Amino acid sequence: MAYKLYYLDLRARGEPVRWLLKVLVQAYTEERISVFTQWPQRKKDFEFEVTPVLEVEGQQLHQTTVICRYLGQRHDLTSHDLWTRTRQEEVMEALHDVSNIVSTAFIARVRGDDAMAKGDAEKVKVKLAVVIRNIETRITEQGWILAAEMTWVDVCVAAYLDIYEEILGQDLLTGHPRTAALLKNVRSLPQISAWISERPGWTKFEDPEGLF
Ligand SMILES: N[C@@H](CCC(=O)N[C@@H](CS)C(=O)NCC(=O)O)C(=O)O
Repeated sequence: MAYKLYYLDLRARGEPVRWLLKVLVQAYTEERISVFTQWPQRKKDFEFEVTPVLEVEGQQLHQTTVICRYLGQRHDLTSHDLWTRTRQEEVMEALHDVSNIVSTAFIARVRGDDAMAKGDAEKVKVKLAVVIRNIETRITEQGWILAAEMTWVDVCVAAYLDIYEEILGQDLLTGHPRTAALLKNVRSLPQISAWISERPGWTKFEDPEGLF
């Protein structure tokens, strides 16, 4: 049974789902919906009127963390202790708080509100530093977030860090060696390094040039 992913023509919240499907070696197709030209007509096709959506056996599954948790648990790339799993997911949601500000920055830029866009971009840097500090303290000696082996949370966190390193620069993880090593290890997985070399570049909406 192949999955179908629906997402905008962005990296953003699509990238953790894509990375996870690839690491899990799951067959999937993706429909990339142009945020500028197609999304207004397609919005109503989705039950919660947002993406990402993963179609599973004909049903729509929404919410990035819910989708990733489902995939991780279904294909057994998960910790089995409830408290550990819960604390790992805390990191995911902290990253989503930052993503929300990134999207308001991009939307402000589209609207021509440069002051708001720049203000949000500064907030992203401050909030992300706090999240990265917490990720660093949760990475075990084996190199994974609160686990001895890689889980779906590591894959998704790496997908977001990959985006942030491109947006904010190579110094992002300086002083956080465990986090840098986690990102390097996930990027080095064959499916992920292949995806990084073949994936589309930034579309105009999320091109960080000049904003951060
Ligand atoms: N909490 C949701 C947020 C979903 C969301 O806001 N998705 C954005 C793209 S990242 C979207 O579809 N925006 C279009 C719209 O709201 O019309 C998740 O994590 O999936």
